[in-house]
Amino acid sequence: MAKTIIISNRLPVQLQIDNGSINAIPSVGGLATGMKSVHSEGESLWIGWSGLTEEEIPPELEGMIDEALAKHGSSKVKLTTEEVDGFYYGFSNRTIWPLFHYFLEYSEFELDSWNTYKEVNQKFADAILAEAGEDDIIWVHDYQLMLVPQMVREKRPNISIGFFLHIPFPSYEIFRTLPWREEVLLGLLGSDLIGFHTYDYERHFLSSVRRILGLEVSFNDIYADDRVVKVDSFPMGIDYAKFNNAAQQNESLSNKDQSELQRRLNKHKEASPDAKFLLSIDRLDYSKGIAKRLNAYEYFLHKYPQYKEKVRLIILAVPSRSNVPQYQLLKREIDELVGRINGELATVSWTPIWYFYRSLPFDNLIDLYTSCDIAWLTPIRDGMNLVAKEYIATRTDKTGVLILSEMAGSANEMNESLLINPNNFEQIADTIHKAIQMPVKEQKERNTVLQKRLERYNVEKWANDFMRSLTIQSDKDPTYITRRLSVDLTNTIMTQYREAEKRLLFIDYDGTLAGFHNDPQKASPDAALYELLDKLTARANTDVYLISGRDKETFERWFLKKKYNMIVEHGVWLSENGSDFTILENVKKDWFDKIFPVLESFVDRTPGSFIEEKNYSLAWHYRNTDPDFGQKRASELDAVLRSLIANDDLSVLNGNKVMEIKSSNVNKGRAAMRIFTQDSYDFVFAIGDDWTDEFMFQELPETAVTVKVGRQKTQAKYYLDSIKNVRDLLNRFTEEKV
Ligand code: GDG
Repeated sequence: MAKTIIISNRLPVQLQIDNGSINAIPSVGGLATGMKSVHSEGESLWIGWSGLTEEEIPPELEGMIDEALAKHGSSKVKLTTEEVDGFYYGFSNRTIWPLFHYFLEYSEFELDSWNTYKEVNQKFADAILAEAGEDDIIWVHDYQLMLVPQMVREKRPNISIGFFLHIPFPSYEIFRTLPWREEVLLGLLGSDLIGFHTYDYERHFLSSVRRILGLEVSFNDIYADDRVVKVDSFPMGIDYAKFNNAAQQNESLSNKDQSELQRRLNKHKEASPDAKFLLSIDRLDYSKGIAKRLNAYEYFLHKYPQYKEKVRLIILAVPSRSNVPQYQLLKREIDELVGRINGELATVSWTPIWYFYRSLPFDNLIDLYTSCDIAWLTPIRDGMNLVAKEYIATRTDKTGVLILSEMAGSANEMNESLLINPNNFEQIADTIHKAIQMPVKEQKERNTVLQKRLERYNVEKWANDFMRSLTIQSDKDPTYITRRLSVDLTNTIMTQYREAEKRLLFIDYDGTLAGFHNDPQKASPDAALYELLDKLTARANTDVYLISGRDKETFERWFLKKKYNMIVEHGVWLSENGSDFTILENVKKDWFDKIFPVLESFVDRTPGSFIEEKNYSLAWHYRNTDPDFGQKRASELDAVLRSLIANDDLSVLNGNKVMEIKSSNVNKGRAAMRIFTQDSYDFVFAIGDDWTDEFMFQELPETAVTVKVGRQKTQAKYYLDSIKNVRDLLNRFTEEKV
């Protein structure tokens, strides 16, 4: 039976070793709760690090630990202290975390920790490979494991892999500074589906894929070699019912059953009923903007002194990554700030800030959520921020005000909260004032909408949506397979080829037999290609034509000596069996003078683009430009040219990163048909990768075997994914006994 394998840095259980006995306690974190439905339904396995290094696990307890974890459907990846240092505290938290949160100055680029990151990712991948069956579904989580999808894919090309990033994906301008940017992107592209919290992170990622890897992206599909990778946004929700129920229960407790914290909070409320509690809860992390918040609070108290003794800020900072120097510095900075502000502003009856540096039990968290009038969450950058959602979920009477940073992913879905820019102290001070003054009716109106949304799009829905999308994406291949040249289809074609008496083959060059280069002259044939074409053209009763948009001089240089048949410049020139090129189609070029200056003006304004002047056509190449910009300019040029040539017998061909202007009566289809009608062929084959090859696919007879290279829309009957596949297919033609 197929199972789901979940992989994250940490397992969803905490291990406690007490006097030789093992205790595995389920974690309460967002991810663990979110995956509960996926993890508990059907067969499922969670692979991750236990939190204890190899050095911390006594060998004699190893077996017991594995057993204890197995009871929670978990299996551990063993890591040494050195590996945890390089992989987790090093590359994950000193390179990726700051970079992806736009703290460029904190990002360290250390080769050693990158190497450890790779090794540890391989360990995780190996752990998956050891457990995964062919039909299993793999879901990899977060920035610590970005290389795992490709590492698994290499060994299991057909397995279903999803990846979800819990932190922001930064803009291309930031991401490009990473020395290992290609490897990270390629690692992620091993997935079938890549999920982000927001559309912004998704488009940043797509932009990096296009610009850094030069891959084709269409809407949210990435064409990566022979696979389509889907990218989408899935905003993570919370376990709404859990928080809402806990709040209801909390409110029904009698005084004696309440927690110590709750009783203290109540006492303060009773002493000054008008006073407002502001709540701030985060892991102690520079991305959460805690220091800025403290400064902004001080600013607020100066701007609105009437609130002195009337507000109290409760800060819960949960210890985090205290091995990383930036976190130690931050801790010191916050300790000092709290001390200074309290020292400056406190009165005998009032402490402006209550500061907790610890993790509180879940029930205390609920005490805080339910007792505070305002939640003030102003991260400088945050993938989502679940605390904001949890606060709203616990407001059972629908009162309470949420002040939320625009820079948190959750701001996209929480428009009814008061959104602020965490760097704008003026706006923050005014917003706190507004929050304190907000009428209960307005609070309830805002929270009603928020709660409805959170309840509906809860964490279970999030996980199920992702899984459904992954299943659809993985099942999608069969729709392609019907037309992909599968082994069976290829065998059928080979039979037709073998049994035919006279064969005709049209083969495009760029993007079909050879890859693209920034400089077209550099895409010259390699030795293996010559060998392949030598064999193919030597076949009895087989006419092979290279058919290309290239200029005749280049093909003369590359192929004339070889005596291959060639049709170039889309059908203007023909050379057969080593003869000089002759004109196949009568064409004019008097229009060059009109069009050339237009193209030149586009070259001037589009860095990286250039004009190629052929004998009977002009081509504007934009492969070396910024992809988005090039596309935009191409559409502009298309519009300009179409109005210019309306009365001429010219056409504009939109090829692969090239626009070509040429006489309308010339195209590959027309040229191919001329050859076809000269003899009686009973096997016709045509293969090509771009728009200009579509003329062949359309005009050749219905019985022709037409093949598109790549997965774009086509009139061809079949498709192949890569140049390698094309060469393999042609090699089979050379091997077939005829
Ligand atoms: C990363 C991304 C993204 C906090 N203090 C205590 C406590 N918590 C719980 C909260 C909440 C969770 O921890 C914190 O989640 P956040 O989303 O706010 O932040 P990160 O830890 O940075 O998480 C973030 C998230 O992944 C999910 O994708 O939203 O952007 O950075 O659930 O309730 N829980 C207990 N005691 C505490 O003292 N029991």
